[in-house]
Amino acid sequence: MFRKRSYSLAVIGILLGSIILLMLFGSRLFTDIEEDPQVEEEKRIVVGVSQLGSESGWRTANTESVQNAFTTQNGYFLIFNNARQKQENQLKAIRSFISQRVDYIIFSPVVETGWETVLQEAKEAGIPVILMDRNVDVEDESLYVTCVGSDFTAEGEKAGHWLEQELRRRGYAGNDVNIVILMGTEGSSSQIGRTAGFASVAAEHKNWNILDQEFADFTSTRGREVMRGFLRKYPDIDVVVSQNDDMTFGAIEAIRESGRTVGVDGDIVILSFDALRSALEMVAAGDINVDIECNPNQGEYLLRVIDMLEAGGQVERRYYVEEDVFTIENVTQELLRERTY
Ligand code: GYE
Repeated sequence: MFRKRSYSLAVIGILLGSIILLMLFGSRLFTDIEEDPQVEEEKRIVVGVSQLGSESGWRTANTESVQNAFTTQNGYFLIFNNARQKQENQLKAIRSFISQRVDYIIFSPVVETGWETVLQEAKEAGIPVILMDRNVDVEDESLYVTCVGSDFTAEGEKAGHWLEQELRRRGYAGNDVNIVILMGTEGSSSQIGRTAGFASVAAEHKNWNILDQEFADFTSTRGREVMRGFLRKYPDIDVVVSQNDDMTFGAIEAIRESGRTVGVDGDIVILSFDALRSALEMVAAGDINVDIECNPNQGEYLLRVIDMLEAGGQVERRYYVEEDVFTIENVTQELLRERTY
């Protein structure tokens, strides 16, 4: 009985003690941790990003780069929207950013045309627009501040120049070479630029026969389908130019199904674009002959652009990311280890 009473007294004592301690230090403890969320939020720069979709490994890496850049720690509030490859979804997203009065709009246009009206609306609302990855085809250049992305025509030319050298090296620079091209999303900057860049080099070689070129939407499923069609139509394909790695993966499956081989020691030479880690592994294994790099890490560049704009500085019309060309000669184990995408 006596024991029970002293036990409950002790419990009450501990409880009272805790309440007093909480009253004394509790409020300070909590405000220290949370600071004042209102003020903090007001200082943040609000960025609306309209990503065009998630069609490829490149796109996933590009999205990650943006999400890692515009973090709360870096002073941003990111509103991210994935348009699932539909221009109408991008138009909706941009309009919703305008009505939310974001500080900046960043977007990766799925195709080049059809943006005038919405960009005019952003301009009238006083919201600067930054293009990421791909470009827009508009007459009034003041509709966007700058564009961070790749030089797609240069990428296409690099592919052409690599093929020139390779044919020379193999000693059949004069023989007929049959080429098919898997193109990306119709009307997108990457498709337009890569096609034009490669065509400009091909035009200098009478023996390069471009048998066919078809849109395969930058996806591996479409790459496989379109390549199957090419293989049925043309029995003597020497070279496949595939405008991204995902289409290349599908195309290689189709070629192997047909009993033919690819790459350095194979029947069909493979040129690809993007240089994802999984594709570079295939370059190292000799299955893909060359991969023209397209750098998806654009988040850091975008941060720098916004820093300059916030400081009231001038920005250039275009910023190109750095890009390389990979063959079996320069894909090292170290490069593969360091590749994050
Ligand atoms: O090459 C492809 C993606 O526009 C650079 O889009 C981008 C291209 C990239 O789907 O994989």
